[in-house]
Amino acid sequence: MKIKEVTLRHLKMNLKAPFSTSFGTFKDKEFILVEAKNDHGQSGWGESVAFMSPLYNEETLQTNWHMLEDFLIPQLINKEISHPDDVSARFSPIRRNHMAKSAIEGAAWDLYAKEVAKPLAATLGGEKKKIEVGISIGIQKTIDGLLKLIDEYVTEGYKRMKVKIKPGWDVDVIREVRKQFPSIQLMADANSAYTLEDLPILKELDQFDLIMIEQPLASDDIVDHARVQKELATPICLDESIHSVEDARKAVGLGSCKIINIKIGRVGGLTNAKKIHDFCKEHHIPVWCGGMLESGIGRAHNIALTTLANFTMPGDTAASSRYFDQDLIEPEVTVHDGFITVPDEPGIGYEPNLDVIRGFTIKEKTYNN
Ligand code: OSB
Ligand code: MG
Repeated sequence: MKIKEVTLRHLKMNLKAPFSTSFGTFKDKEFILVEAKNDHGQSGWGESVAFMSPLYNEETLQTNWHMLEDFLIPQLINKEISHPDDVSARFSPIRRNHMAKSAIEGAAWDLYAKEVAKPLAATLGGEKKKIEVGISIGIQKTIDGLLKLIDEYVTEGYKRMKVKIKPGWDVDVIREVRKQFPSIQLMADANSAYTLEDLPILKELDQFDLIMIEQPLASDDIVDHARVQKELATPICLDESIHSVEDARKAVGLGSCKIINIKIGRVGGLTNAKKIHDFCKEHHIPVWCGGMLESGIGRAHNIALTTLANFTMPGDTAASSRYFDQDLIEPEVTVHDGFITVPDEPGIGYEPNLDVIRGFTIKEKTYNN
């Protein structure tokens, strides 16, 4: 495979409703799309999940554009690539910048799958024909508002509810949710808002039969999480802290978590995501696929990854219509009774709509040498 041309596009899409986490609120979604073309008129598509501000991790849309333009595209363009696994190997001397690497690596995976005329899911080794999904619910103004939302999502068929928490919006909130919905699969995501001093609060959450508590402590910690996990019956799931299979090995070895959230962007692409999946499978650590409010392109990559066998818990990949009035792909992603049917077309399996993409594009640049 040879990538002859890459186009970067900066898009801005309205979110139907603001999404709030412990670190901030998203009103709209700005991100980079990567289109990688070969000589046969085929395009592979990837999406950067870096946000505008470095609050989830240290990357931003601007740092990703810089990394792609000045380091990553020059590493790939016009070079012979025998398999997409070679892409992350080529990038390995460049430290971190995982979301930037993942954006173009994803385009290379899609292009490769299209060249061999296989769905991306099958190309990765995935076998599931449909995947089970849950939904992530941001911090709301009132508990009543949250309960109404959960009621809607339960009715829509979502199989697992994730509620964002932060200090001051935690135990009382989860208590009310559990009271109203005694038997739903329920979990909480703190996005690193707590410290070891908050252990009593985390212990209080133990009484609500949560399937997990996601990333309670610092985004760079795996040591203190092991101390918390020892004190809790509820499994801890790590998100922000896991960047590589080495991180997963250390976290599992230390007992810092019992479940891992795999986000393709956070770990530097599909090849690394698969490595973490394989390690966790071998060590009986269930994984699930996290979300970053992706457009249809990133969502399609998440769906393909989730077809791997050890994605045994519902992920955050909800329907397109939960985020956007109009998605970039055809058909858009739909959820029926909590399941997404995996497409069987080659590559990501959804067709990017160029007219719609152009409508959301605020900057575009093409690289071909
Ligand atoms: O921690 O999983 C997270 C959104 C933005 C940043 C971090 C996270 C999230 C979500 C939303 O939970 C997942 C989604 O619906 O895409
Ligand atoms: Mg999270």
